[in-house]
Amino acid sequence: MSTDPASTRSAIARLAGEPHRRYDPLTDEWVLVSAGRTRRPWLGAEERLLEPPGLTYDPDCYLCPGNTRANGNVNPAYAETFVFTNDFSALRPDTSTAAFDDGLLRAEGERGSCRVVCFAPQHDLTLGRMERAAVRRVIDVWAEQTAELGAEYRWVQVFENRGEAMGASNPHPHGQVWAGTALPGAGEREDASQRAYLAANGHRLLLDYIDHETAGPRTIVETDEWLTVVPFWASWPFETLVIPKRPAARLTDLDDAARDDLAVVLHQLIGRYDGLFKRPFPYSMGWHQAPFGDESTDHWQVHAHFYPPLLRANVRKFMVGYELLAETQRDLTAEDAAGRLRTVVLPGAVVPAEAMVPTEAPAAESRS
Ligand code: H2U
Ligand code: ZN
Repeated sequence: MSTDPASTRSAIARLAGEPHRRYDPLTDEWVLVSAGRTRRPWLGAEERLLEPPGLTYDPDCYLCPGNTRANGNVNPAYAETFVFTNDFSALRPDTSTAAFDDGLLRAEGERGSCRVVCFAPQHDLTLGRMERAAVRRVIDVWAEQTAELGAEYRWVQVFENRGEAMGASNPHPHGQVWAGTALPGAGEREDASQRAYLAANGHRLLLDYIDHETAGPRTIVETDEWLTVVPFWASWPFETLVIPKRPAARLTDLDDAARDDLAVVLHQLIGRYDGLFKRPFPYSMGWHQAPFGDESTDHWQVHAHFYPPLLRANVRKFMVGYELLAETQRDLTAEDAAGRLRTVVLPGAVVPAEAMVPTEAPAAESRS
């Protein structure tokens, strides 16, 4: 195994033009990369371009301040953020915990709680277009919810579905938090991988990964506190991973500097997504953080995954046939995707240049 960045890059360059598989060390799974398939003709479904709603208050929105929700509850006249228990919760605290195990037939009751987080009172805002201080407030709410639900549940999943293409039910800026007693599959895989990596190497997996990626061909936004990359092993075309540079197992471990900086990073990243195809970019994003209830969290590094479904402006990536039955496959290399996100010019370039670490132009390896 090579540890010299130059020889790693030329090895990747040799592979990049040919079908090859990449290993995802977080999930212990492989991804098939078949560069160049995006050139194939497309006569299938096209995504509709959805304009932002363009009104700050919608009397028919169930998340706007003062409005009545589907179950008859009335939202307060909130001025910043507003959290409420999901009226159609998938997990409830009062569920039976009865279990049975009859050989191949096993089941267990699952207690939990689901909440909705309104990011802002304005109906037409997005996380990417909110003021820095308002995004910082959302980050604090995510951390508060993590602490509160983590006192009772093993896994706290903070996430946002954005856009109709990802199943968001409403354009009002909002996300969700689901917490449950069990460790779900993704959490279990990442927990096991990070635990094994720390035991074998004495470092956190994702902090070592940052060393590979700093100022490299897959980096999108890099600040003093955060690194955002299209991970080497990305599944979705423009998937990104957002990692704090200092050790932090959960959102609650992030200090003021990291939280302030995260507001800048999210603004930059979402701005790049929106600029890529010049349309509000749909995605599911969410935070993976250490489960609660274990003795040590030293192996965990909190991080966000952004999973945007689009491959081209109007065409989404379908995770179907081979992906459903065999393994995930992608059509452009992570280096290509990162190069394209990096060249997006942000409107108004709000972030001061000195906050950005210059990254290389799209690497030659992405074209060879
Ligand atoms: P999504 O847009 O990601 O689906 O999130 C919105 C959530 O809001 C969804 O889970 C809940 C839905 O159950 N909801 C309420 O709790 N009350 C309502 O009046 C409508 C929607
Ligand atoms: Zn609204």
